[in-house]
Amino acid sequence: MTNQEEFPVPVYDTLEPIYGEGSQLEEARIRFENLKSKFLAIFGQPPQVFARSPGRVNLIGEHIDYEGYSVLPMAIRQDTIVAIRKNEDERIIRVANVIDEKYTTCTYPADPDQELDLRNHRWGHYFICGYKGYYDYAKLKGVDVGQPIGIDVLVDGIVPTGSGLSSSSAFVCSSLIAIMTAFGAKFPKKQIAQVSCECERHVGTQSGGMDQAISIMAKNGFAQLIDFNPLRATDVQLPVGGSFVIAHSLTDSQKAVTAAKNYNNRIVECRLASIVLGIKLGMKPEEAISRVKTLSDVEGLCLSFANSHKSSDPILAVKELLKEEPYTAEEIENITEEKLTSFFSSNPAYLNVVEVAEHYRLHQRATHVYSEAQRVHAFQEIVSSNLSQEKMLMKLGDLMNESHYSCSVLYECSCPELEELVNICRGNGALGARLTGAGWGGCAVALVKEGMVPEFILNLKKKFYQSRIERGIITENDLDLYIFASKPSSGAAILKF
Ligand code: NG1
Ligand code: MG
Repeated sequence: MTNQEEFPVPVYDTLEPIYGEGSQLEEARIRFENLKSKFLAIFGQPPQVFARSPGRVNLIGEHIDYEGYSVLPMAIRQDTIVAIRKNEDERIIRVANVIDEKYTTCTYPADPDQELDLRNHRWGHYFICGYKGYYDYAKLKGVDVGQPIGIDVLVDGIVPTGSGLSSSSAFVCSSLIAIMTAFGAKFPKKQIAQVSCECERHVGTQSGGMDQAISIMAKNGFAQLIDFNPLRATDVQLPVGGSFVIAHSLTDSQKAVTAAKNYNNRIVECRLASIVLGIKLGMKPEEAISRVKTLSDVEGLCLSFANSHKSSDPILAVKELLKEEPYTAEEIENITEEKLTSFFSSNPAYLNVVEVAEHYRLHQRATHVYSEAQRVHAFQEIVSSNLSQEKMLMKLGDLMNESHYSCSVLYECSCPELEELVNICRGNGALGARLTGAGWGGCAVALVKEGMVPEFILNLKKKFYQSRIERGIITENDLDLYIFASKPSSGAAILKF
């Protein structure tokens, strides 16, 4: 195992190191040629540089990155390529897309301090996240950036959007790297992953850091165990004989739009659960409010509680100290001795959550987080054990099923279409299947024996997708975009040619 977070993003002058050979390389050639000629046609000059960053599928460890726990994703081959050129003549940022009917060109002022209009969510916002991230970081490092200048940008993204495969981070990461490169800056991967995580928050979701970390630090042939604080990526060799199949539920998970009810709501619930646990375990309310940010911050206290009850499981503390019924805001405020609106006052995204939340399910959310964190470690232990291939795959499948149950029942981030899809996967030979990414729509990932993959995909087409084709939700021709087997692919790269 090696860790490579201190290295810079690799620079290539050919496509082979990233796209390998055969049809994948051919497809990439066509995309880059198209990007070059379209860029010239739109902006009158060729791009200076390209940056690409992939989407990812999370194998296990859902909704725990923002609580400080390790996760285990792998990069997929689908990526976003950003072609870029500095434009010294105008102080405007133009973000165009190769699919120009769907993604019309967005323009923004060349002003790193601009605030994004979140009520009017536009696809180009993600580029501005990277743009703001570059300036924030340069400022932090004392780099002289001079007067802001214009930038011309053309984007080609093939990570399915709203699917839990992190098209958003693929776009933010490739934007940040493209901008950095155009401005002659070079940061280590670890820093780029950190900056891109922080800057994606400009779009309104309080993202945890997994997606950007894997998109930047992935390595061909390996999944990665991503640890936070400090950020670290460790290669994980997946067992031979198994294949991960990704299948779309055909329900979009519009995370940026539904944040207050879904994604950010869960972050707030976890924060409240950790504060209440901290207080119940002996911290003073104001100390808990100011010091406890995540469930991992109070794990030590939970563990000593468990130990004193002859257990080594932090979940025991949750069981004993948090009630199963949902908490009202008043009930929590009685424990914390402070208004929720007051201790979230500096974070508008959290205030939006408090405004719409009816109650808070602290017991369930904390149980999910602590148990999911344990499953990530169990997963890693199993892949590095000497179990037989058969046993190993079965155990990994079981963990994936348990993870899905926890996401669905305790974290409530599934949806009827994902439930149907996961059940069909299991009924058709998957050793395990679970939702992946934030949930509330998007994709499922299934572990399937290598030899069974074609038959498995065929069965899913019959049992899940056929009726949707008949209802006109998708077309037969597009099926390969919605269900495919995936191998661990390589991370972000800069291309100069
Ligand atoms: P998706 O919705 O798949 O991009 C989000 C977060 C992750 C992580 C997962 C849930 C962002 C950019 N990504 O992923 O950090 O928290 O949900 O495990 O917000
Ligand atoms: Mg996303």
